[in-house]
Amino acid sequence: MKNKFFLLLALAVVSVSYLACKPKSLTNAVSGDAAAKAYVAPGQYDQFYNFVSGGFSGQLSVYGLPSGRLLRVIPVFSVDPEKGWGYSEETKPMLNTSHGFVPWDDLHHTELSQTNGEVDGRWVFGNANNTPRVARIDLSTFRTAEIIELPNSAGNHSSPFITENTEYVVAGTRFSVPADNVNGDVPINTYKQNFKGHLSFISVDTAGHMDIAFQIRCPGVNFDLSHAGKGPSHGWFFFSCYNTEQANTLLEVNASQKDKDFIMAVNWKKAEEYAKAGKGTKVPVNYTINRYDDKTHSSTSISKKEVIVLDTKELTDICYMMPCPKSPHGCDVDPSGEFIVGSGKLAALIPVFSFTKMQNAINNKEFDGVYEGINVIKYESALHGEVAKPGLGPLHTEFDGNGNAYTSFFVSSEVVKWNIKDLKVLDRASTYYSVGHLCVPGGDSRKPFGRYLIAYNKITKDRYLPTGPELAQSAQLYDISGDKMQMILDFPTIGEPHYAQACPAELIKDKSVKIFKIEENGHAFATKGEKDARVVREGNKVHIYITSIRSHFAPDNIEGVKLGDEVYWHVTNLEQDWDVPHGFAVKGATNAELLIMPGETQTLKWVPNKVGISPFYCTDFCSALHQEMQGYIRVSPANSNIPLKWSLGEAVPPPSGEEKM
Ligand code: RUQ
Ligand code: CUA
Repeated sequence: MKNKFFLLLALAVVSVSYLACKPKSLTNAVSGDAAAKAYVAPGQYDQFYNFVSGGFSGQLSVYGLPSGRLLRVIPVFSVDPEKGWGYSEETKPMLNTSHGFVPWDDLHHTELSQTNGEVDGRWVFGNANNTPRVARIDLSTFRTAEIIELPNSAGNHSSPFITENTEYVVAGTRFSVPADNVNGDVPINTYKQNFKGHLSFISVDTAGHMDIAFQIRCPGVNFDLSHAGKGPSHGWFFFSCYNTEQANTLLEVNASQKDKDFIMAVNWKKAEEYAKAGKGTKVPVNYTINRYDDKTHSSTSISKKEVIVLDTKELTDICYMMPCPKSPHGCDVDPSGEFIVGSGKLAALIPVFSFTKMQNAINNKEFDGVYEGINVIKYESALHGEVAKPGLGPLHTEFDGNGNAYTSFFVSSEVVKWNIKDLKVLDRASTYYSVGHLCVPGGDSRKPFGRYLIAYNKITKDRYLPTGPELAQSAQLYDISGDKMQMILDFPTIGEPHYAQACPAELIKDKSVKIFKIEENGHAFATKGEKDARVVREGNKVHIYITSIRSHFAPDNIEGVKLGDEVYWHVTNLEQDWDVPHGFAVKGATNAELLIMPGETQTLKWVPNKVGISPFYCTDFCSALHQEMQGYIRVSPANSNIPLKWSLGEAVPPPSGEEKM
């Protein structure tokens, strides 16, 4: 145990010293034509969209490549006052969970939808690590369209990876925990007996709607990352597992004891068959599915009460363990679907497994015992080979479609290119510093687009102008079209980037929604023309049906609201022109703004707490007379009898006797 501890310590020291010394020849790392390669002239489009997880920001950001220009931050799991996400009445349900409204999460991985194993540009999925959920973002609107919660899970990390026709999105739990329907009030040191790891298989229909098809109950370990098989291995899924020691404390030591942990291979086709044949158990749980509808411009939460669970203890031919050195993190499948790469954080080599050999080993029962009821395949039987002395601290691998793999090394801060067939190291490139995930456009699909590699670094230290104790997170772009990787750009990112995906702009750009048609607006409180603008009182609720168009609101003078009222501003943007959102804000709102797209209706709840006049205005500079786009609302005491009145363009005559007030 002491030795292990020293190994960890040594790694830590190496990592610190790597960070501490800035390479002397830093300028040499970037050669003369780098700027030209990353340059996209003003007015020109980038070649690729890059969808980058925002880590603890909970959001997903979209960059253009090769320029590294930030195009958009899409709110997903965290509220975003800039866009009213989680603040407008329409978007609040999107953040509902069985725990109630959750305003934040930690988004680690993005995955583009695929057809026949190729990126198809319909959706991008993201995972919430903390309160386990999976989101689907629609790439015609660049908005979060659906969020599903995952019961029996904690730390949804090996997620949201997909099968080659997006049949399933998969989500494996990082933290094993007692299942939701059993008494979880147990001593923490009963991990081995009471803690279980659940893998969720989320079905996705052609409209993109998600639901949990089934879960697989596994022994309590930490599931870290995963990837689906493809081509010949379609029908299988691979998950890296660490903490097969089943420690519940001081994991940095206690979960680093064994020389090998596992990659778990899951025959999901078989599991699917079992689920359909009723071999699972229907288990009571609580989870929500939240959906946003672009016709009603509103979202709804559905609460679900049951999930089908298949148990690996009973169904012994759905899961197999492949021993993998040592505390594996990344688990990546090459474009051919034949090779599975495990990146052991503490391993001094990279094992590459062969799907064909794994199948033969299973058929010939070449097992090396049983782990918690799951057959363990002999290491040598499934092994294609090992990449020798690749670097320190391997984390993730991507592929270029030309037979090469690229693995990130956190400790030695480098990307290493190697050949998948003969496992020879071909090239290495430094990263600044401590690289985590990598992305090649289409790099985990059957058809990578190659050309670029992006390294997502955990630490930037001295790469940018200092900004106090917290520094920008960083991505670095490499041209990989030649034999040697060439660094061409650094660009800061929003939040901490984990996994990212990229695809050619052509797959997405022409489908981009420009406006919502006003005649198709099915929102219950839509106002489709100024003549319908009105204010309606229902008890202490006041509904303001208000429109915006350059450059006024209708109505813009409102009276008759009283203290104790709940005011709902239902703002419909009447514009039918691309890139003309209007914003909406009212003084003193303990809320955010609204940002309303052309043809859309969004609602801000406002509970005034002071008598007097409150101005409201458009927050988005929409025209030369944007500063004129404003209005006033009068709030009277609770017992006042000022009648409801609204107007635009006419001076509301003060009721008699009020002039001198
Ligand atoms: S992680 S740096 Cu995907 Cu959360 Cu590997
Ligand atoms: Cu509308 Cu500014």
